[in-house]
Amino acid sequence: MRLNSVRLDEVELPLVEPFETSFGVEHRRRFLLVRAETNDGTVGWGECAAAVDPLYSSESVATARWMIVERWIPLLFRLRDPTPEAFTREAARFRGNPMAKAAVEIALQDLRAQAQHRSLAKALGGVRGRVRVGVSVGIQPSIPKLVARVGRYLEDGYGRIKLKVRPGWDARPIAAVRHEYPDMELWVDANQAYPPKAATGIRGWAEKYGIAQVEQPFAERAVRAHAELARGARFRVCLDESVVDGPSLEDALEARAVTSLNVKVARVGGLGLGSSLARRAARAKVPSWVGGMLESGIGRAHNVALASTPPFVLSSDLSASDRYYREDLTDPPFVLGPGSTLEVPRGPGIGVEVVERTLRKHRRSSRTFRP
Ligand code: OSB
Ligand code: MG
Repeated sequence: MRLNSVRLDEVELPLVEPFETSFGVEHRRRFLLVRAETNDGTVGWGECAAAVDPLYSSESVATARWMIVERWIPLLFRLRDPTPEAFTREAARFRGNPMAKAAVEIALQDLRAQAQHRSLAKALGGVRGRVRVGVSVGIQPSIPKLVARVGRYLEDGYGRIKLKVRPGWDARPIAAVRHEYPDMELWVDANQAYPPKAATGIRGWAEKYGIAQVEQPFAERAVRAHAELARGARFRVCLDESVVDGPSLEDALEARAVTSLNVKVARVGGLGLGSSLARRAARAKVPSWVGGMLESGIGRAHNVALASTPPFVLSSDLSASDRYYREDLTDPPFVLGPGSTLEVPRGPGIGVEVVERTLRKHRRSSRTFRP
């Protein structure tokens, strides 16, 4: 496989409604797309999850663009055989920048699966035709609005709800949602918003309102605080931001700070690395699920393929296209199916078509690179 060109597009897609977390509110997503084409005309797509500001993690659109243009594209053109593994191995010399790495690695995964005439899901070892999903619900302007928002998602067919929480937006909104929907599967995600001394309070509302999983309440580096919260807890303690590579997962497992693992392709640097982290967690009896970053259909297709592989046993944060965007970049769009599932595309590679016309409509810049 030899690459003939790599195109880097910057796109801005309006969200159907603002998404607010403990670190900020997003009205639209501005992100990069990688389009890699081989000599024989096969096209592989990758999406970069980095946002304009480094709020979720230290990467941004600007830092990712710099890494991709100045380092990854020259590296791709130097590689004799640009497999995802070869790229990951060579790119590992440069520290950090997992979202920039992932954008390229997943495009190579898409290309290779197509070269093998298989779906990306099959190429990754996928075993499921549909994956179980839930919906991540942002902080709302008021408690009645939150309860109504959750109600509409349940009517849409979502079987699991994850509420974004932060100090001041936790016990009361959770109580209201739980009161209205006594039996639903309810998770929360704080994106590091609490100090370790908040553990007693968190344990209180989580157990009182039957929260099945509390995600990343404390800072990325706060392994001990997560371990203390997990000890004897009746809910799972899920790590997202804390697990960025093999060693950080080992430390969290050793400390018993993680009883559920959110695997984000973007956060860990690609599908290959995400897959191996989930397998490692499974060996330690820790269940995994696929986390999302409000991706377009392109990133979503990669995430759905990953979620179809055996270690991913909990419901993933992968909702239907219309939960994020009025007009998605892929055809067909992802739609919610029976039992709160998304269908795993069966066509070659990511298995969905990128609609260039829609892409161009939302594109802010585009650069093509050749060897
Ligand atoms: O922490 O899981 C998170 C979105 C942006 C940044 C961080 C997170 C999220 C989500 C969205 O929860 C999940 C999705 O894509 O549906
Ligand atoms: Mg999270």
